[in-house]
Amino acid sequence: MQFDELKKLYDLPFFDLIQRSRKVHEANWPENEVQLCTLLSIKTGGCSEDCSYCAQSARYTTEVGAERLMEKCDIMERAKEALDNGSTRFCMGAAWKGVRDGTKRFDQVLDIVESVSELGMEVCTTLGELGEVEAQKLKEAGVTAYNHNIDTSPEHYKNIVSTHTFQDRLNTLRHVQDAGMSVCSGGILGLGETTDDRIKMLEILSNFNPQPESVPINSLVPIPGTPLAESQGVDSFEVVRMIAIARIAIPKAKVRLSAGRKQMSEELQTLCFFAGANSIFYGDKLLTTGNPQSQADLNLLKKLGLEPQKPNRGQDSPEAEDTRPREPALA
Ligand code: SAM
Ligand code: DTB
Ligand code: SF4
Repeated sequence: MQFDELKKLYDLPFFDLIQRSRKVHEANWPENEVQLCTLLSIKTGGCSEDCSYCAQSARYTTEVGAERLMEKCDIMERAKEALDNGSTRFCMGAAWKGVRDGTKRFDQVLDIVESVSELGMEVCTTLGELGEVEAQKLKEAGVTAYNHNIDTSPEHYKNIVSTHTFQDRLNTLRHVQDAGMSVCSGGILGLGETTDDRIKMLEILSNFNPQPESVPINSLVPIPGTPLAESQGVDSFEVVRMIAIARIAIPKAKVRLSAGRKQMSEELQTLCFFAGANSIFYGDKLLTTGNPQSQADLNLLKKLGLEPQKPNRGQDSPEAEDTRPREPALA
């Protein structure tokens, strides 16, 4: 969808907008299910990049210190726990600028992925920049989806990060698609962006061919010590509007209500589910910050008559439409 169409939707009276997004949601996701994904930070902190929201950047003094890559046996234990607790997706995050083929740490990651993928969950990784070869090898090792957020509009991205560019992010996403992995890409609300920046971000995501398989919508968790420590929270209704236009613009994506849920009321999360969110991170920790307790999430889903999504191995990445260029492109 194009910017003007999305902006018109975003500016609709609130009830009109969520009614529209609900219809799209029901047509594409009739099951009343929410996917539970477990996140694990397999390599925490000490990152060379300067993303101004991030607890893991080595450039800021935060409570998070630099740790080594976790041992495979510990990761496997956490992955099995996630499976037993009902997660259908396991996402491993690393605080790296990126990974390079031929390095010891990349070989270690490939070995970890091979073992985790044998458990039968969707396997997602988020390791920073990838080239063509790295993407191909991750796919072969069993990664089904790669998370790499574009985070905001290209214009605003420069104000948030200086150590890599928006185009670098798009290049990685291109390599992910070319290797046949699903793209998981979304953004953060609360980086001091305008509404137009948010809409621009969604315009770009919705014009990927194929469209992303999942779209995380994070609300900034302000981290003491980072440049965005004092950022104002995002208005609740703006979060719901974003979920709604994400659902309309990318109907088949899992729209994942991601960071920031701990600060949200159950009622706000419910509005987000109504408007089109159908996936959450599940477990009491995200990467370095807190998340609602698992039991609280299960209770909420139960109260709403929503089911955790059944395990599925239908993880093939979405097919490209022939009629549109494959390149994720700046509009
Ligand atoms: N280093 C990899 C990268 O940058 O893609 C992977 C990890 S990074 C922490 C993954 C995503 O988490 C970021 O792109 C951002 O959207 C989100 N994130 C990080 N810190 C956050 C915060 N304080 N609040 C909300 N979202 C955050
Ligand atoms: C995404 O979009 N959100 C997740 C996941 N992808 C990797 C990460 C959220 C991180 C929140 C801040 C933290 O815990 O450090
Ligand atoms: Fe590093 Fe990713 Fe954090 Fe940026 S968001 S500082 S690349 S871990």
